[in-house]
Amino acid sequence: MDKKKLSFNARAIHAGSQHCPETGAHIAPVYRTSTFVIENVERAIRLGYGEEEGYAYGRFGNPTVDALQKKVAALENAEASLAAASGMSAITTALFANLKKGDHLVAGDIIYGCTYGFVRDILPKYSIEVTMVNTAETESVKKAMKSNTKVVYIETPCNPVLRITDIKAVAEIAHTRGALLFVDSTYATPYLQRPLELGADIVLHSATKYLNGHGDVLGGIIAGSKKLIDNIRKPYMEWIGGVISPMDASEISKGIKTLGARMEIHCANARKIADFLEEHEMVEKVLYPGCESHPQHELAKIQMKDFGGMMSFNVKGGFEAGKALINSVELISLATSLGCVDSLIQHSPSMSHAALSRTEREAAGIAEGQVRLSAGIEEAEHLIADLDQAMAQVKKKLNI
Ligand code: LCS
Repeated sequence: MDKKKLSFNARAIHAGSQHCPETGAHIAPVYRTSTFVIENVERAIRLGYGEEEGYAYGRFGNPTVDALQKKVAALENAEASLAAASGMSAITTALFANLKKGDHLVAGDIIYGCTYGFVRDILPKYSIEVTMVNTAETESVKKAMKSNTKVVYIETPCNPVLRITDIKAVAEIAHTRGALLFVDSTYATPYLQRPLELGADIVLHSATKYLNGHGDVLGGIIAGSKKLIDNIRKPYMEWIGGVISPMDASEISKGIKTLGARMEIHCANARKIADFLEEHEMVEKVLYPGCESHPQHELAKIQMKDFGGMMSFNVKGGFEAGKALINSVELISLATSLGCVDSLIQHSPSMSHAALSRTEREAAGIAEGQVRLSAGIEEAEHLIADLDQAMAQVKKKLNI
């Protein structure tokens, strides 16, 4: 049987997952070890000098971590992948490995707050030039390219306003100028979007989100060609050291087995909630790629299998109304992060995007009263009822 030809759920369950060959344990044990005993010094020398593949030390490789890497590579249609301690560890290590003093980075001007802070404040300290543009306008990306541009970095759909960037078009622009395209595909997951198939060179994930799905670990993923991944692993990941623990890798591998099933429900729930919000008298604007009102709805339809579980919306009454709504929900939890089985709500300006100045947030369309919802997999009617009762409380409180 050609396992590469298996469909998504079969790959999510089987790729990288092995029964234990020694004991027959259905689920392979987690290799909780920091180091590996080597038979003799001759082999230690071969491993040390890279003349032989094998495990020598936890920061250089671990079988449980390898299993996760194989699983994600199979889902992203990548030759290889590399797991990291968090999404930020994946992003920063991948960027440091591909940029050096004097290089130029073109990045989206609406991306996760900590990534925004990293490219705005940290990369320039290493004499790496950065231009941040609206990557949904491919002409702006073209104009931003310079002779020293080495990487174009996009997030699609982007956090928190769900803007969509045309991966294929931006990949072409990057490649024409000899640059690489990095895509943070956290919001979409490989179930809804596979950037490498559309021409991207590196795909990144905060595995903390949908891949794990249960809100109990942090993790990150970098996937791409073997050459690019090997270059990031050795020496950057090994020397910078932001590796994932085997326990966390095992949790993420377990979560991925149900990714397809969960995403179906996340997407169906988000669509129902977005429809409800669009019709609600207290809502000014809904940002969800599945809505026809979304400016890149048609592109999302082409680029993604479905529209995901994330949305942002502006409540009538601005900041006070947004705050009151978040304080009034009962089933939905006030928490940053996203992609968990349970629904989470947050105030984007002060939580996920606190690293941006007010001016930067205004330019990005992150309104002071904007609310972001990560639709979980509870029955949609409960989530809608919770939002409805919260809206009624806001209306009463603000006398709207
Ligand atoms: N990329 C995206 C699109 C994200 O949303 C996040 C985290 C990261 C990367 C970083 O991943 P981490 O290091 O947290 O695993 N997003 C968060 C958010 O919106 N609220 O809290 C974290």
